[in-house]
Amino acid sequence: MGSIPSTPAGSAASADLTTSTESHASAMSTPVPWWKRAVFYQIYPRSFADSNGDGVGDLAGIRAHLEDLAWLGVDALWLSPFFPSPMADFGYDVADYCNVDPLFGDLATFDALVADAHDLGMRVIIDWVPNHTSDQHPWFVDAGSSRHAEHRNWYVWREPSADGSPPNNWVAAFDLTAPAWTFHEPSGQWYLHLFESAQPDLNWDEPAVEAAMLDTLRFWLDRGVDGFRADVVHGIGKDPALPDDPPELVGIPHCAINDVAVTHERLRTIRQLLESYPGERMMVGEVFLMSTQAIATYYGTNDEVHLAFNFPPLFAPWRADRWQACIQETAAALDPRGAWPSWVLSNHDNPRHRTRYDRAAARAGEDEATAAVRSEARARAAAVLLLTLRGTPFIYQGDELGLTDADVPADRQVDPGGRDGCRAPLPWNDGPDRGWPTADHLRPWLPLPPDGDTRNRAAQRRDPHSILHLYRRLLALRRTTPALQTGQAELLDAPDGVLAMRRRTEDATDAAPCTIVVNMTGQPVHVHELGLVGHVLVASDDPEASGPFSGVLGPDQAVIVGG
Ligand code: ISL
Repeated sequence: MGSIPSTPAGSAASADLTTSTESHASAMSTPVPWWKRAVFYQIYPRSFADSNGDGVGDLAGIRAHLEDLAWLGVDALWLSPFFPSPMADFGYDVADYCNVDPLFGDLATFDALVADAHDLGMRVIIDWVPNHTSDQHPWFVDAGSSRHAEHRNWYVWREPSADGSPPNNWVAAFDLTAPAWTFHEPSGQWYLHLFESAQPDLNWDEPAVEAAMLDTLRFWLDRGVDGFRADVVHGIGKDPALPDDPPELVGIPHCAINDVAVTHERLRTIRQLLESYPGERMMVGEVFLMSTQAIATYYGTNDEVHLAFNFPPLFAPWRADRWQACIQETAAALDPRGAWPSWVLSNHDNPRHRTRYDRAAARAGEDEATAAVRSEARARAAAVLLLTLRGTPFIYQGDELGLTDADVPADRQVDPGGRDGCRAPLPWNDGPDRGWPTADHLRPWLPLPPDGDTRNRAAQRRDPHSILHLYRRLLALRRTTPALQTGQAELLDAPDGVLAMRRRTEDATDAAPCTIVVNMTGQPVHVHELGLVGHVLVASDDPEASGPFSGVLGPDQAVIVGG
């Protein structure tokens, strides 16, 4: 694998690069930015790998495993927060945007990690948390010191309502009975926090806030990061009147509702800053809104975020009709803007997709034996789906091992949002501690995921039938197949319960169009009517599958057919 090229990657690709309607000629002359062709891998540093036995993952642990990630074949890493933080929200409460928390290492280790990743041909993006800081950030400490403090207006303060209640009816995330406001006794005003009270919202209407936050981007851009995942980025604009949420939305956290025009202006400024740097620096926005149409607006006209996470598919059940709808809605919302989709099935905020699909099967009354077989098959077929959709996929660490959420007993739960299960440490080997050795009085910060005998990296690396090897085969195929990286996608009519899509470039000489068929039912299905005559390139259940496609899909089987 080569190192990161200094010129834009992919300039020779032959696909329709940005929209379904772009002409062949312009596609040929437009270089494809790296982030459209890349597969991202999300690292949650606390749970990736621990280099010093304190039970918490760290940057040196990540650095030690970069070759494993290069072996897997991912193109870019997204690191969740590693900044100094009191950890009220495990790093999403930042106390210093321009440093590394000693728990995770130091700036020198970060620089070495980025350099090593680049040498291995992988880009690195980091989390940027612009909506709120920690209440321990010096800006907020100063802001709370007096109504006249220099940083007072960097946060959102309001007088109590006449009856002493919070200034509006906004609800915070995590505890939907809690207001998004905390009364600050010493200064007699409420401050806004869309998340925990330890995470006061910044006031982006204050020009000094915007300037300071742009400086934090510059700090990391100067250190060579390839971009950012911007946390709750739709929150950086608020209606200055702070109007009540409408009654029909009460009970939904305001962070899932906030959608205000001024944010787009701010994103355009941020985009210009990114573009002032060489090397195609990018931003993927976490726009936590439940409508793909609304999320699409944050791409602007190719002048706001480069990518935005699309959450409706993350919450979609394992059903072909629902996935067809997600794919159609995504194309309808994004294509007219020339916006490039992103796809994500799991992250550090939600039960893993395997766990979600398992839970749905249990609710549907599936017996235990059937459920166990289907669970593995679905996890594999989901990998095929994620890595063949038109757009940039994001793999969450551990999905490549087919992990399910850990069972976290009440006395070990630590997250205010109840999200510990999907954040369990990554099992690295067959040993009793799975690669998380700690001193006697310590243990990993969360319990390990279940089925560690088989769902650990070393065991799966040895086994060519493992889901880890399936991910690797898929990533290798994608990397060498322009149709899968940047080609068009067309949904095909398929039998009930089957998702079928054709991927091809617009280049008439493209020798490698592909058809992907995913059986989302627990029964075998004939798909002869699709008339697929090509060879099997990858089958989700069998590393040796090859030769002409039989026209029959096994239960929850996914197949990529050439042609
Ligand atoms: O976690 C969620 C549901 O369980 C989401 O509502 C989540 O709060 C939302 O996606 C915003 O998430 C991001 O910002 C939060 C942080 O806790 C999350 O980890 C982060 O991904 C506040 O910074």
